[in-house]
Amino acid sequence: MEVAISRARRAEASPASDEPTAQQLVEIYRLMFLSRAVDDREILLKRQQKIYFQISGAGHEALQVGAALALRPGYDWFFPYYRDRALCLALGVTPYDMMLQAVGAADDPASGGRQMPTHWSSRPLHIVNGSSSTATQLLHAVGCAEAGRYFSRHPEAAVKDPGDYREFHDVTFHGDELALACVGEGSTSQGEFWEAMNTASNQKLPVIFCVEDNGYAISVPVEVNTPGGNISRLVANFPNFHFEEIDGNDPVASLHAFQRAAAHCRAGRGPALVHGHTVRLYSHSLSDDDKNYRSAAEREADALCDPIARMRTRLIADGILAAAEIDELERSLDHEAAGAAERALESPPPTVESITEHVYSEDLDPTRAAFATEQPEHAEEESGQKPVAHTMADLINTCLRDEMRRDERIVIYGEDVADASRKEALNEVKGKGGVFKLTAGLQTEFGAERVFNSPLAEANIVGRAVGYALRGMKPVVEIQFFDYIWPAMHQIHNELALVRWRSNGTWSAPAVIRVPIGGYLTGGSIYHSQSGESIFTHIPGLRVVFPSNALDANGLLRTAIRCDDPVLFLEHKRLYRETYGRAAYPGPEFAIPFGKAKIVRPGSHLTLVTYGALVPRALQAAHQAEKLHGIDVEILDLRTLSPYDWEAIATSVRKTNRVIVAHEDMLSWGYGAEIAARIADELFDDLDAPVRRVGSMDTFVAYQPKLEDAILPQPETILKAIVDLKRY
Ligand SMILES: Cc1ncc(C[n+]2csc(CCOP(=O)(O)OP(=O)(O)O)c2C)c(N)n1
Ligand SMILES: [Mg+2]
Repeated sequence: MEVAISRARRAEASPASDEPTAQQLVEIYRLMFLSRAVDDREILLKRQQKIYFQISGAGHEALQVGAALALRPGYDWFFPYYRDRALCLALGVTPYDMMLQAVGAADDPASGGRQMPTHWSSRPLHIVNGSSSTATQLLHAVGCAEAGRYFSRHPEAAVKDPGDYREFHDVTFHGDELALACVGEGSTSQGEFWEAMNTASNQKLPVIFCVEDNGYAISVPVEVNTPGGNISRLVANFPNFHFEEIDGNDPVASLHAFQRAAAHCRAGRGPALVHGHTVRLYSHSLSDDDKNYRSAAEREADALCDPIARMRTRLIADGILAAAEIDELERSLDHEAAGAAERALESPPPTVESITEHVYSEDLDPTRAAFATEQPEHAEEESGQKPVAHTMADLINTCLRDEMRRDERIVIYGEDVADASRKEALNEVKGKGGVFKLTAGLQTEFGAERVFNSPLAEANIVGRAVGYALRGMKPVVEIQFFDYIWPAMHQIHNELALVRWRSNGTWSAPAVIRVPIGGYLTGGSIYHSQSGESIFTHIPGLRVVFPSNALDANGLLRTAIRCDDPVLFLEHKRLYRETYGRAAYPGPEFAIPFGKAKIVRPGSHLTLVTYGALVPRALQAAHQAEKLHGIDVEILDLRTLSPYDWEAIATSVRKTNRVIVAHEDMLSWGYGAEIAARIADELFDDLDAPVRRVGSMDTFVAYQPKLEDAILPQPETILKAIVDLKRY
């Protein structure tokens, strides 16, 4: 990609009170006008149907150029939104780069033709690839700032390790870098805005929030989104912030505001919020017509505030440039935009074959043999101790502890995961360590910088994890109950799992989300017992793991942590402390590759494909089937649901010619539907009977145990399905 660091960047080094020189003012004008010229050229191309979408930054140029010139590309971190064309140009993205995205070229450096125009991205400039989802990027900026602070306090964590994801994540940090996060005023209504403000404030993070207030969110005016119509008034009481409310049509006011904000952040005093009042001179996008909802008088009033017209008048009035010189400059910038468009239109589109690239890491395959250290060490046995049968809860905790000792890039946070946020209490209390105690003792051993409580906000947990992971860290976060994962769904689906593909492999967020899931709790009720794994296996880019016993949980969690993809690690609450599936401590290097099912019971008459809490229930059913009916059932424990072990399923079905797919989740549209469909499709000739499924009733899990028992599949349910299918 082409990188052109602006000449006006010298302004960034000037003290806040300095007035820009004449030369800097001309450069500011050049950048502002270039942004408008690229917008106008794109609009022409859209009308000629040569590109497919256009959204402009017209009216926002002054605010954005001021911001860019106060900050340091390739040093600070940038989380722009779609209107930030002038910001990105001023940081060093070229008009040609922008046009490549508009035409959807293979060489589009931001996304390789995958994202709409204006979804900026540049690794060398530290412009992090963003989505179209409004306000999600604010939490990424927070996580990014936390990671920067972490590395400056733990520089040894930046060291690469060829044995895991770290090999593919270069770390850079300076100690005083900051993150800029931009957002429209309408999008400050999103919970993620408030969740980001919360953590930035509480942790005094070096994040500048830039609210670009053009008074509208598509057709919705500011007073509908913001009570009282002014976001500055609403946020004024957040502690540790430096606030600026400015005329965003004045680039010099913007430059000075961002210089002051940056000084506050770099000094470690906390975050800043710059609220710039701008105008939206064009409609929201070319798919919108603002004449449908704005009065003519209002539009005309905005037009009079056009920051480019104002700056032009100023340059002439101050005797910096003559009108003819400005005309000449503008002509050359129009020419530059047109030339960039012409070149981009000749650039070929991506190949169809490239579509599946970068869904997952191309560098580190978690199904590979290197993760197959399936021979447990039995370290306790070797040391002469009698091996202890540890629970799944114990061996998950042990894995977290071992990995944290090995890899300083791991941080653990979530609701209640710390031993005690008020550290002084630790002298007299045992510590909480998670509502299921899975993280017990970790804060005590590794300190509150590595193990800490988050606010009670699930999007905050996952959104920050994206930011951490983008910087090369390994957040291993906890969502307290699967039933409460939904506020984080937007971050999981549209950000965590997607950032690698949408940036054509430039950015990735290989975080681990641990989630207690499932029922059979006797009283767990609706909001502590649900399943729903198939909703997540339906997300490309995400790995989904669901162990059924202590040893698998230990080995699979290790792979999840060391691998280079985001992983949803589902832990069945009922299995945490069951007698079934306990195991000796397998040592600190024990790992199990993803996508390898385990035959937990060999058999010849019928295959039962299952996972999670249905594994022990299927074993009971198989035992009864053998004893009472002479049916020999083969049970496959899938262990990972995405990827899953098709070869193991196919081999078993080819042997037994009968198959049941059983899971705890609801039958309809459940995980088994996909597996059953694929078996019917690809193994039809091997089947002596239809593919059967077992699942829960198509309802939620009730509180009353009698109802819960009826709703969830029991060993008897599975036994009945086995007997029925064998008779078929
Ligand atoms: C989460 C989410 N909801 C809805 C949309 C659709 N949408 C795109 S832009 C927009 C308005 C944003 O307004 P504002 O934040 O004021 O930014 P502006 O476009 O005015 O600069 C909406 C509703 C979206 N992209 N993301
Ligand atoms: Mg707006």
